[in-house]
Amino acid sequence: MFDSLKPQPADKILALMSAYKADPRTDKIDLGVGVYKDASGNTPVMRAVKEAERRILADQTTKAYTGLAGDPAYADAMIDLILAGSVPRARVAAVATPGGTGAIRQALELIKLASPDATAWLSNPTWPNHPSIINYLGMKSATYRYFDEATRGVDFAGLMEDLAEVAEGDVVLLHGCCHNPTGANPTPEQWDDIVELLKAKGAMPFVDIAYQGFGDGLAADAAATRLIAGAFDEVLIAASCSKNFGIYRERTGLLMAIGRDDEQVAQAQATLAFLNRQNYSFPPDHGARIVTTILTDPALRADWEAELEETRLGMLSLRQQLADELRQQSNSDRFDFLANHRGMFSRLGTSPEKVEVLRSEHGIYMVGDSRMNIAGLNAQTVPLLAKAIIAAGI
Ligand code: PLP
Ligand code: TYF
Repeated sequence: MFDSLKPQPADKILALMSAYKADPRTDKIDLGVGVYKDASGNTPVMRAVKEAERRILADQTTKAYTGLAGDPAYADAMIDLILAGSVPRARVAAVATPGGTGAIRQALELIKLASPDATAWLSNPTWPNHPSIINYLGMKSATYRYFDEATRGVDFAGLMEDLAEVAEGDVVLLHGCCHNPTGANPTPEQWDDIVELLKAKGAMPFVDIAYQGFGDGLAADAAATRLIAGAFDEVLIAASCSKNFGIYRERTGLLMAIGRDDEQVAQAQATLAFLNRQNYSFPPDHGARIVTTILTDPALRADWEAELEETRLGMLSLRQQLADELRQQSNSDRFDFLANHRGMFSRLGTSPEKVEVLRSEHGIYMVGDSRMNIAGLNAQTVPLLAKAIIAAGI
């Protein structure tokens, strides 16, 4: 049986992680996988997470199964964090999932069950797991233009032109904030236009929100998701707690399905619970319990928000420092886009060959499409990266 297994394509981001580990150079710089790192290169456990875990350890009286949808208190707290009343709670069906990836997978399975012929539209580029899971499930997909190679901003005219081709009942996958891999995001006015177009086309938005609090702040980063939630009869939202709570390995996510009326919401809720059961029965609970503990305790929540804000401002300041340094070293403003991007990533916009030169000659690791994890930098390495970028002729 196993002899017939074929090699599967590797995840380029995870392969880069291994290559970095194996590199013996001591001055190497890791701008690869999307994990937040502080100035010393550590991925810390957040203070509020530590305290929540301490309380759970002290107070938890059972580890019996939760429910197929996970703990309802977790769904309530997350729906409030992300949607903040932009749509009545009664219109939201939700299940806990193993990470944001689990939510994406369940959302796609739900789409496949409900509408097997629907096309899922993906930004070009997008997070590689989006097309990978869609292809694995044998679903139809198409891409819409997203990144302007010249300005390194959103190719808004291209995006609108491509989304004008969306058919009624198609699904359009949108990054709620902090686009991965480019770092380029639509303006609030552009979001209004996207919503208007998709409504006119009768398409269903599917929002992937994995970096709330990493861009312009918790509320600003959820603004597009809230706008969409309030504007359509049906919406899917896949949320991840991996980054903003720093609980990557706890596998903590939530899938929301917003429906038109009670009947639709009840059917969506039952289907989501069914899908959890088919795949893994009960979703993991530890990460969800940490998140619920933090979000429902005012002092813990304030401390989490404060630490998240420090994290966000640290990344913004690294962006500004890098843009300033490159302005000086290149004697031009052609890298100013780095300060305008938001979230953990920026796409530098150079060839795989030049990315390879950065790796082989300077020990700087970024994804082959020239995506850099800004959090992999610190005040000392920013000038080194700028120097290498100029030396490589980028
Ligand atoms: N969506 C995007 C765009 C991401 O970058 C990530 C990355 O981690 C996820 C979803 C889901 O992450 P996880 O499954 O670790 O929660
Ligand atoms: O894009 C990233 O780097 C993060 C982490 O299969 C990640 O989203 C990368 C690849 C993967 C799962 C998570």
